Amino acid sequence: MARAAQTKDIDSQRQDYKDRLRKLGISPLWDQYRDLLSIEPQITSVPHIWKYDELRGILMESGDLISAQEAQRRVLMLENPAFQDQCKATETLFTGLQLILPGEIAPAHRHTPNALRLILEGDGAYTSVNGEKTVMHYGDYIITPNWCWHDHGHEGTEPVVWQDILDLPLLKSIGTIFYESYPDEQFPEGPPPGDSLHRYGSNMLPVGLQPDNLNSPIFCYPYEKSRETMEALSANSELDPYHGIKMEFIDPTTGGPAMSSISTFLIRMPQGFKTERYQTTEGAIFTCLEGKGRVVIGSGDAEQIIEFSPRDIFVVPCWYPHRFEVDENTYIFEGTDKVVQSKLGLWRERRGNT
Ligand code: 1HN
Repeated sequence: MARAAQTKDIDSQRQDYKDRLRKLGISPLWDQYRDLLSIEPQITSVPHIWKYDELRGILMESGDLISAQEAQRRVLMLENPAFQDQCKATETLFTGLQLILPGEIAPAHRHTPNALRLILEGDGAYTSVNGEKTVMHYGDYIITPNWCWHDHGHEGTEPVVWQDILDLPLLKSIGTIFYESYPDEQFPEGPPPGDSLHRYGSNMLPVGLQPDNLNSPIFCYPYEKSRETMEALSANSELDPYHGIKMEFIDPTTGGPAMSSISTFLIRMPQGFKTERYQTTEGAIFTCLEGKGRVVIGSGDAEQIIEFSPRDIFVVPCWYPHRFEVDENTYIFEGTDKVVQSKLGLWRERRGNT
């Protein structure tokens, strides 16, 4: 009896104490301690897939409702179900699908978030980065680095769709977003198309080059070239049991990741290949470019099987165990926040169950 009274007493004293703390804008760590320091990452985002076939029709509808000029960027945001209305696919990355129609211009602007485009449908559109045009083809990976002027246009005949990935949520969380519109619709024409790839992407660098940016000076990594490389390597490579053949896009001036805040990779898995269970702290957005298969995510009762085919986009959040199985020779593009985690000494992986 006495003990019960004492317990009640301490409970009400604690409650009273917390109420008084709250009025001062303070709270006790001991209530949050276990949640703050989980033994392993407890992540909010969830695994998810956006099937291109389900999105395409509704994306095309947007073309009748708003012009690229009016929208600035006609983008449907692919939001993680755990982050409704938060413009986030993972904790740190934004992704969306952008549509541009023949004759349209998405006006020039620049911003501090880094952006990349992965071309998913159509030909003949272009992105101009600081005045250098890159004509888009399926699977091309195009960079618009932090604070570079960029506009998009379309001189072809069919709708063009690409996937945008930006580090927007990361920058929002640290408060470093700046934006500026260019006074004209298009940035003045600069170097000819392909200039940056010739200048920096041909196993030679201009003597005396002083990089002025933490991102690769190459604006476009053409799929044709990356695919050809991986196809050649596949005839003569051991497969990594966790990745198949996985290559990282790099900045030739540093040998490091092509972008300062988004790691980018191309993965090739041969028909019938099954990867071993893998975990990594990077939050990943995968886009199937060719082939088909499935990714098995989670374990035990929480295991989910996500079937993917070309142009499907799916998220594997931080520290979710996952493994791939592919039915055909399969190419997958991947964008993650590994580079940010690595710079902070935080990136980890777990291969298998050890
Ligand atoms: C942006 O500027 C582009 O330049 C695409 O094409 C997507 C998503 C959020 C904020 C800015 C682009 C974007 C974006």
